[in-house]
Amino acid sequence: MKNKIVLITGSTGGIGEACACKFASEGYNLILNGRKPNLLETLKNSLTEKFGIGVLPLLFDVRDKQAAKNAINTLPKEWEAIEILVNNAGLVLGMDKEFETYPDESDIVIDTNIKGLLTMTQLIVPGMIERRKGHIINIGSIAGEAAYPGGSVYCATKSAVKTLSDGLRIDLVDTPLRVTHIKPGMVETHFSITRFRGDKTKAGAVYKGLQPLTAGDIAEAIYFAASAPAHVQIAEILIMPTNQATGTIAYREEA
Ligand code: 8X3
Repeated sequence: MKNKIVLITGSTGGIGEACACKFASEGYNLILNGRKPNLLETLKNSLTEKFGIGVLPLLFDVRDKQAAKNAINTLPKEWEAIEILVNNAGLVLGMDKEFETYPDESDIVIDTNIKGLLTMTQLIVPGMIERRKGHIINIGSIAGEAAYPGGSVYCATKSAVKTLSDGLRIDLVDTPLRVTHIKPGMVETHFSITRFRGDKTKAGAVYKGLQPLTAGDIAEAIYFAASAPAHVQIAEILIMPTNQATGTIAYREEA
């Protein structure tokens, strides 16, 4: 295939979708992973029509190891040479104290944010090493820097994303492959609506009185890292709204 190939997990919304649009606008062919067939199809149609690039939708949940394995191991030949893996699929459910979290919800968050990311890395990195070309971009969070109230499990998963990124960078130090860890602060997407189990009022309050980042802001940072010259490895980017200082400190204007 003429153009470079990027695989994005969790590509049908938020940062994943913004990334798909950014890479498509730069002429990349896209392998788009997601769990919602209709959204994948709509995204595929709009990006192929707008940018004339190739799009291969891959329908599976990153928590499902076997499905991920089947999808990656049966890629059409022309889609095998993935150059960039954006490990974006991730979520948070609830703002409960660690000892009060619903075990089913914690499992979903841990299985997606940590195990799903690791599954994709394990499936795709060996091919990158063989081809001596590749860039793994893991979407972490400012939440991985320090725990905050009601964020214990989520913060732990994002802390794990930092460690997995650092570990992978160490393991690939003798190769041309690069590893980037992106740590967004407050970004207004469906993220908080999911966190508050569909309560849009509670979700909206998270961004009240300040201008949050957009998914597009994060996609720009990701593309910056991806488009750096081959000898430049952007290891980490911590990116926040101007009025956010840490995971727990933000300035909000009174209404
Ligand atoms: C999202 C950032 O601060 O809502 O990862 O946890 S935060």
